[in-house]
Amino acid sequence: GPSSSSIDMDMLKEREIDRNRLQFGQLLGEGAFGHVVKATLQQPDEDDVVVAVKKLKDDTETTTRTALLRETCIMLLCGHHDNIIGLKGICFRDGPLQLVLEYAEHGSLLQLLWTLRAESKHNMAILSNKRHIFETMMVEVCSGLEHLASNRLVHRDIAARNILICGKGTAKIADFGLARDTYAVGYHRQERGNDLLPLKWMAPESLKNEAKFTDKSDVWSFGVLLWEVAQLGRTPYPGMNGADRIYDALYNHFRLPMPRLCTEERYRLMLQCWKFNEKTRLDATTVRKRLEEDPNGFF
Ligand code: ACK
Repeated sequence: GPSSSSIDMDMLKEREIDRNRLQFGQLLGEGAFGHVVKATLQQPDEDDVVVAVKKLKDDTETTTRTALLRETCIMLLCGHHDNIIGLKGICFRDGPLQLVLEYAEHGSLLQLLWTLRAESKHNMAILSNKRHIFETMMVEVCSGLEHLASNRLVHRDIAARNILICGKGTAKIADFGLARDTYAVGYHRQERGNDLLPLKWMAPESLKNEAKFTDKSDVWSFGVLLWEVAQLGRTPYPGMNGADRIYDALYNHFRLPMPRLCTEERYRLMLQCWKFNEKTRLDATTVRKRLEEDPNGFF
């Protein structure tokens, strides 16, 4: 499968973008290992297009660079899907590695949830008007997960912060691949510390063995994402820290409590994403169908 493939320089060269075609604008945000800048990409035979460019902070570490190149190949092999942020190309010659990504006008789902929480504080009616938008977004994320699973790819960091919303309101899975390998590279783990692993979104088998991520561990994280939506972007398990502590709680049948702003049926769906044994956990296709059958589960 694609995840076992190595760096295909020919494929990368086919998708190479000359960095002189980029005109940089505002900083969109900073992550632990790089930053994202808004830019305009000049195209030879088409109109200029707005893009988001991800630059590595420290490009000198060859293991990081290699990991990124390999993941770029995986992203390219994964192919286009409407619910996954597209990779337009990559700048790798004559300077730092830069990924040229599809631009998401409305930013992250997490930001959107925070805004909604503030707006609904004094007017709960806002929520019922937005219900269908969020139901649709969750179905879209599930479609993206199905596409990844059918390509035998694992995201490893499904969470509201990594879902981006495009101009038309479509939800797209972002940071695919990047997260995956930065966590796998020891250098980053040391620098970032364990706290920066997405522990509260991780399935028990991933908490126990950091190498164990599957399509089913992505479904676990998707369950936590459903919870984030129903909780308007609150952080899961407040006050609970450390992989061992969270693992022990899950092992002892503790789960995130039922949010006030969702139906019991929607909470049951979350619980089926959080089956301890991954074999009995739902797959993305089943989760998507359940969401489609129950379009009033939130708020
Ligand atoms: O929540 P945000 O506004 O959305 O802040 C983060 C920040 O960069 C660090 O990741 C934003 N970001 C990442 N990728 C993109 C993209 N393709 N289009 C628009 N914003 C992006 C993200």
